[in-house]
Amino acid sequence: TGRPAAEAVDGLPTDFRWGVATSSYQIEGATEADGRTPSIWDTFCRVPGAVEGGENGDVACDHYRRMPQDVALIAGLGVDTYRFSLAWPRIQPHGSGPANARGLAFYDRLVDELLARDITPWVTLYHWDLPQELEDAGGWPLRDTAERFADYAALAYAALGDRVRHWTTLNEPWCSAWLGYHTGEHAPGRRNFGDAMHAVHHLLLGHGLASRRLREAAGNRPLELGITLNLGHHAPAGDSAADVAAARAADGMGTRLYLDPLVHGRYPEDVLESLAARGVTMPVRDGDMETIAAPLDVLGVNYYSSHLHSGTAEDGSTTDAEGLPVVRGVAHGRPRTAMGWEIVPEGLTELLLRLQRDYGLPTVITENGAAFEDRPAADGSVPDLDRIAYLDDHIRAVARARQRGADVRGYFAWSLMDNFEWAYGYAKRFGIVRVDYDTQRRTVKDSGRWYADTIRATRGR
Ligand code: GBH
Repeated sequence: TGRPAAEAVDGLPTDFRWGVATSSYQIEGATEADGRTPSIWDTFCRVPGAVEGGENGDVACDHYRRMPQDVALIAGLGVDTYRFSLAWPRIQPHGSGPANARGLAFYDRLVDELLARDITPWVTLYHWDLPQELEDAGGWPLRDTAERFADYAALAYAALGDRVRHWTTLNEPWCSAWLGYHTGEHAPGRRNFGDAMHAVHHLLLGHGLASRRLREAAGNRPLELGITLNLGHHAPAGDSAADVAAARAADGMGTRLYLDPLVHGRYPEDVLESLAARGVTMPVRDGDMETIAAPLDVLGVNYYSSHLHSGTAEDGSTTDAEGLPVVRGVAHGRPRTAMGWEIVPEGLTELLLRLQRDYGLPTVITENGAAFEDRPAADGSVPDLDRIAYLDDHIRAVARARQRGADVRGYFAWSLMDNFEWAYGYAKRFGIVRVDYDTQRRTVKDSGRWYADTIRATRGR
């Protein structure tokens, strides 16, 4: 094929961590197997209009049944790490109470399969599949959900902690809170700003409580504990004071609202003020902020895009209908992926340098990748040159950040294979491996071959 030759990436060390990532609901299918109960995504997928094409994760990539072959596929890509998530409704079907041994057994086998092939398991405890019973009780806006999450984390660690050293508590709490409870684009599809902000606090609290339980359970065992956030670089569109304020406000809602409490143990004052202006206060109790600021070994960064921010609406006004300052996203004017997201690799360099400066944690890129309209060739290969370019540009952006002093230790491609892309269903393909949903056949795309070659070249230099 005409795929570009892979070269070693300058600026990345030979022991840089390379991986591929997935999540439970997006690939597993088998939603009724072995005692699993419905999650909020099983329910949400049945709401008319919620998911494109009315699709759902009932079958997805059938990974639950094809796991050993999929692990062989991962091994073939030459990565050293596989990031996956545990389905809470498999492990603790009622969201509380004892562990479900049959559900745990799947992850037990997955971990053993990975270790047998020398692949490090990197476990995410929560990638959005909340047991429906917990949502019925109030979901993340309810404080009790944080306590339930900590209990679930302890059960998972008790079963897998003897072999799994890398644990991520939450994937992208911004998405869980904002898309799940404010815009309603994601499960559970609620639309209430105050609830969404309470969800933020209880997600962070759940992270802190779970961290404490994992540290206690680990004792002297090595444990690498972290959280993964979806982050972008927020720059002002122009140099007006309104644009600077808009970028700061976007950064406050998207970045500092999470990282300030996690790292510094306090919510940012300016964000609390803007919440107060909308009639919302965080439900903070004594001791919460100390709990949330539990030590982190690594910060997981999911990066897809960045945009600019303007403080002026299209009609020239600087306040919205509620009298609050305008914060309007503005495009860079770059090419976009099939998601409509602009391709802004230098935003990743800027982001990593900023994270280093303000938060000082080691980072790993736990997700980066793109959906494009893949067109399989007659010979069955998938010449996804646009995805190769996307990955190449972003890996080099990571290397540049490292050369300039950011302590970034790894990069995981999103995603191992095409999968259930949430509200977009199966139409959007992020995989470096193609999945034919009629036959469940996997085909390594040219990007997958290129990624394997790039890893080999960079390691071997
Ligand atoms: C991740 O979320 C998820 O963890 C993963 O499950 C999912 O499959 C993957 O990404 C792909 O969607 O307005 O142009 O600046 C992604 C979270 C938040 C990333 C919104 C893109 C907006 C892009 N997304 N963001 S833009």
